Amino acid sequence: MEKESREIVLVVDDSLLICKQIEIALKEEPVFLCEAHSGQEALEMAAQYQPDLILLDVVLPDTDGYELFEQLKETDNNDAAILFLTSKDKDEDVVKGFAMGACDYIKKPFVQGELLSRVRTHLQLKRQKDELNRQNMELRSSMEKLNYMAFRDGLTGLYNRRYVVGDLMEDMRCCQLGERHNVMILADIDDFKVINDTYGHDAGDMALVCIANILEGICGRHRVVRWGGEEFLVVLFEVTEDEAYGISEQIRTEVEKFKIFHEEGEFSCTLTLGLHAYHESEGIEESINCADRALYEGKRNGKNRSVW
Ligand code: GH3
Ligand code: MG
Ligand code: MG
Ligand code: MG
Repeated sequence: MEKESREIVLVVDDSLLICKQIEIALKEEPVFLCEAHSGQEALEMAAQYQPDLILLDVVLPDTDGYELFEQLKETDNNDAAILFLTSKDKDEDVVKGFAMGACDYIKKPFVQGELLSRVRTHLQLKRQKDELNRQNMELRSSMEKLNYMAFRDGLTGLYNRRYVVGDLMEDMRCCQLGERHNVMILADIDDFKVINDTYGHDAGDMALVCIANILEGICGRHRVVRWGGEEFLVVLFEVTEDEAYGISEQIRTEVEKFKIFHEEGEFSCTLTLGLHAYHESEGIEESINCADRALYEGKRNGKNRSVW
């Protein structure tokens, strides 16, 4: 909870004498003190110094402290603790101050020791609030990370199956289809078992990562999912059948050309790809099954090809 730099207290009062008294009262507190003698000056200094605590007079030459309070709250992104320190001592003034959201209301003339104690207390509360905010932000960012990772494959960074059962439908719904389709392409590496057996499992992993990169490079706005061990699902949004086939062939040829280096040399992989245009009536699972049947046809007819 230690803060590296000194905390900043902004004193807003048109009386230089009061400012001096406040300075004396707070001299034991290791804060950086700055002074503003008008409303305008207060706003400028608050913006410049981002104070942790503001001691705010009500009767000021150019504005009234209540109005200034609202303006300070609006522009303050450090969420300072604001304490009224004023000679307006009627009960309704005090009630109004707290109702506006002030942390405290101290009447003039003030007792030095009491002012110091109140400022200390509010600085400590501010510190605790800042710390809670920091923890809250940290927690939120780790939850975002966890949520991201829940839908990603650990090896390739591609989407995983959970994405397909989770958000894919929603992403497809956003498409303006017209004459176009969402096309499922199931791509499976040919004879990957042989590649693992020949070059080793690490080289196999390397091949998966390289192919994932090629797929992402080609597929841009579309979706690439690691569907299984050496199977990838590509979902193309709003494409014609010709475009889909073109992308599939581009994937196939780029993968075929790509050299994967390993300890003893280099090798390349080929893909067989099964295509199917999604129809709402069949659902995602059935649609992927259709792509899988096309893929099977491709394997049966000699592999390294794209098949509808
Ligand atoms: P086909 O052309 O018919 O697809 O033959 P194939 O050898 O690719 O298919 P098969 O299903 O017989 O073998 C798939 C292999 O993929 C077996 C498995 O060990 C390997 N594999 C699955 N996941 C991974 C992985 O994460 N890393 C590595 N290195 N290999 C994997
Ligand atoms: Mg005044
Ligand atoms: Mg397979
Ligand atoms: Mg395979």
